[in-house]
Amino acid sequence: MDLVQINHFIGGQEVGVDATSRFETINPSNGKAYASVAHGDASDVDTAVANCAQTFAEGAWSKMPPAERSAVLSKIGDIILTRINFLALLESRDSGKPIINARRDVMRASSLMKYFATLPEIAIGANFSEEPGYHSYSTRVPFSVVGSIVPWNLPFLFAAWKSAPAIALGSSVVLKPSEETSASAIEFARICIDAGLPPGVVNVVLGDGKTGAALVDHPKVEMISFTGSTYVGRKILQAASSRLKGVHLELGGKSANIVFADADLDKAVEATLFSSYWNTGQICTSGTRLLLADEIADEFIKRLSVRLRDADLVGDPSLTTTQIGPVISKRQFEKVQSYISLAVEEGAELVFGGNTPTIKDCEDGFFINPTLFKNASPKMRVAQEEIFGPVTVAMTFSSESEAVEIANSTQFGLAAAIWTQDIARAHRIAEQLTAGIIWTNCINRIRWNIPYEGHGVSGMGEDLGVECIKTFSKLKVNQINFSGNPN
Ligand code: TXE
Repeated sequence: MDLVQINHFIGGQEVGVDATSRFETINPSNGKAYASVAHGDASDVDTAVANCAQTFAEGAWSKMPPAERSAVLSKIGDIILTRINFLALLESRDSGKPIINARRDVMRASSLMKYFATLPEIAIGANFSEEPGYHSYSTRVPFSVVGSIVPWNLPFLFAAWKSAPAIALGSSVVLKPSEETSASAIEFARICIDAGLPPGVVNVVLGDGKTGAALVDHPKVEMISFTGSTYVGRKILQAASSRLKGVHLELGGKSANIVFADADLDKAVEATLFSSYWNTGQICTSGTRLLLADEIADEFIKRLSVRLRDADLVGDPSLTTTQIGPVISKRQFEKVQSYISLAVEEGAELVFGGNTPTIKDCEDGFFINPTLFKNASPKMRVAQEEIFGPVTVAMTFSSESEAVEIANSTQFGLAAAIWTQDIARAHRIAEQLTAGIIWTNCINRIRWNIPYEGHGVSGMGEDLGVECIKTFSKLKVNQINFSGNPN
């Protein structure tokens, strides 16, 4: 079978059709290569950045009236929806996401663009208290070129999410998708053009970590927005800081999902099922550490196991009945398997899964059954490190203070969830947790107008909401002297 050819997208057109350096991309549901992808080097990055910088300087987008910019962003959201069938199929084949999951991501990308369409018309400057005869005010100015480096777990959604704030404010963006999932970022860039975004506002360069590193190092890239591992986030921060660039990092997590004895157990079980295993557990905010109050631990595990058994979640991602697909790659498959073995070695008790299913027509796919361990202890590596697969480790606590201590015992600080009917307790616990976003009686709830920021090694820089304007722009102050004094 001929491989699909995927090439860079620069200045409104496909670039790199003749590229000799290429890599294959694999369909995770059958382990087969289906596409050949152009591998960008430093010179491709330079072409993309130079084109973005020129577009920014010429001002067709950066100086466009805010209301017109809003209209284009909104239209991007509209076009995304009209292409949902195509985009969901593409995304499902590229990432192994079940088709219903891929459709959900595409719909969310559309609503995200609609939200960010409101940003150009929001000014967050200030007037300052001044001496008579002086007037001082601030505005926010966009970075010229933003490098946006994204991972493989939400490829299309992140292409939109990590570009939208920058373009809303007038920047140009060079987008570098993960080498595991190159396809949908190109489609996002095409949609931008079809919606009226001038060529050179969103360019896409394909490639691996080296391509990403070249983008971070490029002198004309003023800001880097990165979502991925803490390991790479640190490297990016070091490289970018030597050039004093703006940096926004959204990194790993090991979020605590804390269930108190007074919680509505059925709702907490259902939400845990979603949080722990949705997207095959490949979500940074997943509640992968399940903290259960002693009194309800056995009952909770029993109900969750029954739901896992009855739900029959894993299957061929192209079927609309499938809830959980394969993990992204052979490498991730092996990583998750090694954590499952480690959990057993460390003494956690396997309650469900831990093995690989055989899926009809997908025999060579990277499938792992949803896996649940109980009686883990907080210091185990499986309770400390991000597994990024369908594996949840449960442990127990006997008091509020112990719950907080366990929840705060990792180096991460992305998210946490609390299940209780006692609202005072919910506030008391939330006040003590180290996490950028805390949910009470809900979990993995992201709304575009509600900001968040990773704590600990989970990231830096405010994301989403009006707050992200500060992350994606620079402060500029203007002091005017009309006093007649010399200074
Ligand atoms: O991520 P990487 P990987 C975590 C999760 C997962 C682990 C590894 O634990 O198991 O990371 O996944 C680009 N300079 N998350 O290997 O390596 C790379 O090409 C610049 C959490 O996929 O961090 C890709 O585009 N860029 C997470 C992107 O960085 C570099 C989502 C992410 O790759 C680079 C995904 C470099 N030196 C994984 N090296 C989340 N927070 O949601 C790599 N890249």
